[in-house]
Amino acid sequence: MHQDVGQGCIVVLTGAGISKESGIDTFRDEDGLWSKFDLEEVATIEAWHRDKRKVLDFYNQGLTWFQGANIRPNAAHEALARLEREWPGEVLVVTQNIDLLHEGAGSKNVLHMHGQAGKIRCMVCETIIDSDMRLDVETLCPHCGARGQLRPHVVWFGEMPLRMDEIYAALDRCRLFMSVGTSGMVYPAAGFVQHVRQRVPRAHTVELNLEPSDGHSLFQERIYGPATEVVPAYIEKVLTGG
Ligand code: BJW
Repeated sequence: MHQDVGQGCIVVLTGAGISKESGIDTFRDEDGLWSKFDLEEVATIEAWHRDKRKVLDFYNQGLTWFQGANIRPNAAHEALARLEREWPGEVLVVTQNIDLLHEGAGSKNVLHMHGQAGKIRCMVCETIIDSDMRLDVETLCPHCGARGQLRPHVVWFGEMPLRMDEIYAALDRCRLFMSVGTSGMVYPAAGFVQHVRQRVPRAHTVELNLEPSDGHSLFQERIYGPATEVVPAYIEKVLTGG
């Protein structure tokens, strides 16, 4: 690190790359989800209005991707949980992932800006329900009774990501902004580094990824390699002031 972070707030943005070594596919890598599914058909609000059945089929399959017996937090998730336990200041993980591997590793301060597996939401009454049930176009909302309006609690293209006020407030007070395992192709998350560079000049910014992301040149420090290697090593440095 080139700058003294003191005991200040650390914000860690995570993406699909952090969960890759736990066995969950990323979106845009060669073998990623968008090489097998057309995102316009399954991950946009227009797709939902056009063909709910297709969207729900995709997410019903997705339930099994997250629940495989071998899907466990890896050393990168564990290192971030360690950071939260041992850092004297605030640590906030802002994840684009819907998996619960940060929580599984022990992180408590986690914001899921693109939603969360294990929750569904009614498009009519907006009630959010803890549920892993398979949804179909006939399923009734247990709260308002609407038919075929229950959907996974995720954020599709064209929808507003969640908890944005809290996220920008944390970015405005951070001293270290880390971006881990994200391609930097999806906004507004991809714009966080620019936000920090412009609004919080005293903050240090670092990218940890397998390869340079789209916005890599905006980061003051860049470290490339598998998350299970580079994240624990970087956290050790942060905690020991190295
Ligand atoms: C490893 C690794 C290992 C691999 N170790 N690393 C034109 C210009 C600019 C913006 C727009 C535009 N037209 C439309 C927009 C906005 C649009 C957008 O950004 N589109 C772009 C594609 C152009 N965004 C939206 O619509 C968002 N809403 C919005 O903008 O609202 C308005 C608003 C504006 C400003 C403020 C507030 C609001 C909504 C985006 C919703 C994204 N939804 C998804 C699906 C979620 C549900 C689900 O999971 O099923 O979210 S899409 C998908 O992409 C998912 C991810 O969270 C997201 C990001 O992907 P991520 O995590 O970066 O994964 P990958 O696969 O892209 O990258 C993985 C990386 O890991 C790679 O770099 C690998 O190298 C690396 N890696 N193995 C370390 N072992």
